[in-house]
Amino acid sequence: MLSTQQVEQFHTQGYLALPHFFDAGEVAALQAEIERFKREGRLRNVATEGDGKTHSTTKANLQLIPLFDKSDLLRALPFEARVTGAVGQLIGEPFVLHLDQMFLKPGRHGMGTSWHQDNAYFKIADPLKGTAMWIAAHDATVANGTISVIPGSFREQYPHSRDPNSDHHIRCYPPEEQAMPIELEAGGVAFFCYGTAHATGANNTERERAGIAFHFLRTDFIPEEARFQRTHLSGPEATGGEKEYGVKVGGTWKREVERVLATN
Ligand SMILES: O=C(O)CCC(=O)C(=O)O
Repeated sequence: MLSTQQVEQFHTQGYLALPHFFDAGEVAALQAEIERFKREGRLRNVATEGDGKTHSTTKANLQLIPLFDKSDLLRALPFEARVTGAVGQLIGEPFVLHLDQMFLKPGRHGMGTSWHQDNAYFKIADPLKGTAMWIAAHDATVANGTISVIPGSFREQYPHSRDPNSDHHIRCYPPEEQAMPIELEAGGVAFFCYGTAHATGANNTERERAGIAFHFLRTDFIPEEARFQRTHLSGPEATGGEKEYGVKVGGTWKREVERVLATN
């Protein structure tokens, strides 16, 4: 349960950090899945040489999207009661899983994701009715490029243009002097609403750092064309994943954590 102050901070500042949201065993399972993705060569470098097209050979922003079809562990995560409870308090019920993805920044040549507001992509009517939950899969510090947000920026709509440092992203140029870096030990999470300008930085350390991001959207704010493509996590249309995945996924998070830990 989030406190009234925590919910209020999200509504007034557009973000909320929750350290130690996932425990050490859960973090170990997430890291094991990341290692598997690396072994299987699933990550794609989206960093470009400043022209938005030519893939960089010296810098890496490794993205994997979506996740639910590649990992039963990550498919189970958004159904976990701790997650649905927090999201419901922050954006209201009912809601769906909108997106899931991961960004990995290798040590020394990991590149950040430029400033943007998720609502520049999604264009929902009220930017507080959707939220990201960004999980620090490794300790996330200023030195290794942790996520930064601009408090209160959901009240502004910054113009966005193609990001010259990515092969598909867009970016904006908000007042960076107002940026608030969110440092989190592995397992901590940052919630930020669809209007909150955010960015990650370069990884200037020796060790890699990954962030896993889930996006949640209130059902009544789903754009019409996406209505049948999303996984309902709460409310009358929610079936614990049976309707969307053909199997019961809700309630399997702990079992999945144990399964991944036992096989690693
Ligand atoms: O982890 C990153 O580099 C970027 C994450 C992000 O932009 C998001 O979750 O919306």
